[in-house]
Amino acid sequence: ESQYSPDRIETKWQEYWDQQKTFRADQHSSKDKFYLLEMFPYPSGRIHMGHVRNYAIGDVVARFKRMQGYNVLHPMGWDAFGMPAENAAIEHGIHPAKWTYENIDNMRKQLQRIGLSYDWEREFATCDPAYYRWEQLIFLKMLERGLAYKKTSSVNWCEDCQTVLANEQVEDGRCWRCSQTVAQKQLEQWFFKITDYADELLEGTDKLSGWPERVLAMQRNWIGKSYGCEIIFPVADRKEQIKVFTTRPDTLFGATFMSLAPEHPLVDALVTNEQRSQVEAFISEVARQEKTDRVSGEVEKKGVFTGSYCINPADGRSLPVYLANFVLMDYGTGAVMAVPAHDQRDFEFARQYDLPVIVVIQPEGEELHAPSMTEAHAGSGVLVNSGAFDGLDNETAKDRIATFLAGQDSGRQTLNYRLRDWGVSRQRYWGTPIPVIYCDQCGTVPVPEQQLPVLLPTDVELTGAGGSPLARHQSFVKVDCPTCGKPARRETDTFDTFVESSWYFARYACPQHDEAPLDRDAVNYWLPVDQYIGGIEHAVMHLLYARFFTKVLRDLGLLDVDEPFTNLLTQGMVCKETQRCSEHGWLYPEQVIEGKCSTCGRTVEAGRTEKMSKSKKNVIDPNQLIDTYGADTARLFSLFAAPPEKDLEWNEQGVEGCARFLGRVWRAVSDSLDDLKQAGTMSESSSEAAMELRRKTHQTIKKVTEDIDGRFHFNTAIAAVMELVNAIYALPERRREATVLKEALEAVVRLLNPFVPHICEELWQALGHQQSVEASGWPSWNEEALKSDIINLVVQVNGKVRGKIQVAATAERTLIEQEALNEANVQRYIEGKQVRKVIVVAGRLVNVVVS
Ligand code: ANZ
Ligand code: ZN
Repeated sequence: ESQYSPDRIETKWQEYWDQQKTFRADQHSSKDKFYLLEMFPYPSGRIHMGHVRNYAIGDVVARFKRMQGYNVLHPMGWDAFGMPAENAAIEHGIHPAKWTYENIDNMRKQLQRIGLSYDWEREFATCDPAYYRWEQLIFLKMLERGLAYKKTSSVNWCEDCQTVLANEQVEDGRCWRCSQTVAQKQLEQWFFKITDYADELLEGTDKLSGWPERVLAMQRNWIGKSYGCEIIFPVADRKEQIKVFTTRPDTLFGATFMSLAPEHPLVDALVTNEQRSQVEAFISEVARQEKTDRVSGEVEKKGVFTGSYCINPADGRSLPVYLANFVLMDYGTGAVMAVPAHDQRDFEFARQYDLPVIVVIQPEGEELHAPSMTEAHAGSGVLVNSGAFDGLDNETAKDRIATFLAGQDSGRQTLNYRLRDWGVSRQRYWGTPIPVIYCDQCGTVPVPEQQLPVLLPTDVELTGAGGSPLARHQSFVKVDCPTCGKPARRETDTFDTFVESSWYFARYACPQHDEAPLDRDAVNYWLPVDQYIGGIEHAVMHLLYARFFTKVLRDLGLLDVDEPFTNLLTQGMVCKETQRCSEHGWLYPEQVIEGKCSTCGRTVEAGRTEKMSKSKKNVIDPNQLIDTYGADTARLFSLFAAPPEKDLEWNEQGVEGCARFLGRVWRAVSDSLDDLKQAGTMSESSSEAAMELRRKTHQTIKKVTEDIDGRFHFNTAIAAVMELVNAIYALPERRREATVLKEALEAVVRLLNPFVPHICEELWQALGHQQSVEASGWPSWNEEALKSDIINLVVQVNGKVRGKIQVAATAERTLIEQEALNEANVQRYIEGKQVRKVIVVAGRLVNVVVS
């Protein structure tokens, strides 16, 4: 066939792979295993370009590893519980199960159109009882070990979603899903004891060398381990004591007042009659404030005097006790010794309420005077105004003062974590039922194992009215107590959906196992995931919970690994420019005609380039893209336009360029078939041109291999193959050089296969092979054949030398440009800037012009 028509060949090969079970992963193999996983999608209804990019990146790695001879596990499934299904049910009257499974069918078809190399036999949806029954069992085991427990706590409550949110699900005081302002509410909730694993989770971050440093830093920060000191301040003239947590015992002599959380249990005892009405007014005012606002730093520091005093254990001075809005009850002890000279929040508070400021840490090289200070000095220095401790540097003083306090029983060193236990109860219908029964006589009774699963009833009424629909479902709620047989009530809360995604990667090892949550042999064979790929938005929640669950499953004896994901790649977003009319807001491209709004005729401002989103009207539908260009072009563009970690900017010319390149590859092969048939009929020579092509072939194999393997430099890898294709076109005397020509063409096809597998299968067949190109193995290079001149080029950014690159003397412009832009140091200088121009001075330098 002379014309490249993706339509025909793509479905053909997809069916072939399906029939041949090309991507089936088999645990019983003598090859080394490689487990490649992309974060599984929520079945929202449609695949978007972000999915295409994520899965295309993963597919390159999967196919590459398979060709390299690994036994690859590359599964796909659905994170299928969650609120959108319920909201759709309320809005459109479709049952969440129907909505979810229809979406799954739809999205599976879309994924299959992209030609991703999944082992579909392992597919599952987390809303299937065959999955969540095991989650319920894991919960029962956690309950037995005290790793799951119930307590009343103040929770983040979203009024719109009528549910509790984990701290991680509150963004700037708003619900991460619906953006409603989050309020506080007291509720009995189930918790997972992630804090038991705080240290292991923290220490583990040092060993995760295959993770981006940024993600590790976010996790460390979230765990927030800090060494500090608990100090006891007796209340003046009474028996009560106030315990504070501080990381700065060195500033003890600078404490000039005490700040308590308004929710502190001692408040009632401390408030004097004269102060009572003011205090009560303050407490109810703070109750209306959001927690995240209270600590945000921007919010005005407010407080109220309780009327009581406490005693500084170091020097016996008495300090007024205040309540302050920025002190939270669930951190430390809920009480803070306020040191305005050295803590900014205390400083602002002291200025507001006219409280004394005493400098106790003098920074080197300057002298602070309390009256003239405009902000706290939080840094280091030498102690002053601190009695026997004067003259010590403040780090030493931390230890000395802590020891001194311990000696008189008024303090001790402590360890504190920011990490809180994970609240997993949700007052929602579409989730895993928590398998517990409440009996008046027997209390909280776990559902006996043999009664699992606790099935989610399907006949529920979803009205959007407050509370959980399960609580209104009488035949679900009413149950006999498994212990005493008397009428009892079922728990009606369901799990946070992050519970399902905390162990799905392990279940892929044995998705049909029906005796236990996991088949130990299978899980121990496949885990850990060798390469995990997903969005940076999951840096804390999902990735921390999954690490926690892995350790829990290990301690329950269900698997033998400590960490779930050896290597992590966080891919960037897919962006596109937006367009905005001053009257009609965001516009679709078709609403803009010659730069004017098609409704009002006003000139349209070209908006910023932003993450593709429906609301900004800048999305590209992958289905349409595939209709027009085929899946291979869609994949190639997603992989070629930017390195995986960076944001990718959509551009139609880029897509067309990719389509043209594939057409060129197609013709390079089909135009050569005749010449190749003649191979051997003429005496072959080794002309300079043929030697050159051979060298280029081997150089390209080496480069592509190294670019893909662990580095993910897909764009430069593709650029290198483009050059090789150019070199093939440039070869004179093709018939005479048929051997070299064939080697080059086969290299192109095999090297491109991980990126654009359909066209490669077709061309591989055309080149006379019977088996799939996937089975042909990854090409290797010959060191001898490589030898050619390598040259060094200097890379400048705006005329200043910022790096050096090595390229083949014959390298073409595109490749040189990309190598220059990829250089680590150059990257730092162009980060966040617009690249205007890249000037290549042959054989000498590259200058990147940014603004
Ligand atoms: C005295 C002091 C002096 C403090 C000073 C800081 C600087 P990290 O590092 O984040 O753990 N703190 C303690 N409990 C608090 C609570 N429940 N709500 C708000 N703030 C609280 O922070 C520890 C510091 O945060 C503690 O050290 C305490 O203020 C404050 F120059 O104590 B510090
Ligand atoms: Zn009972």
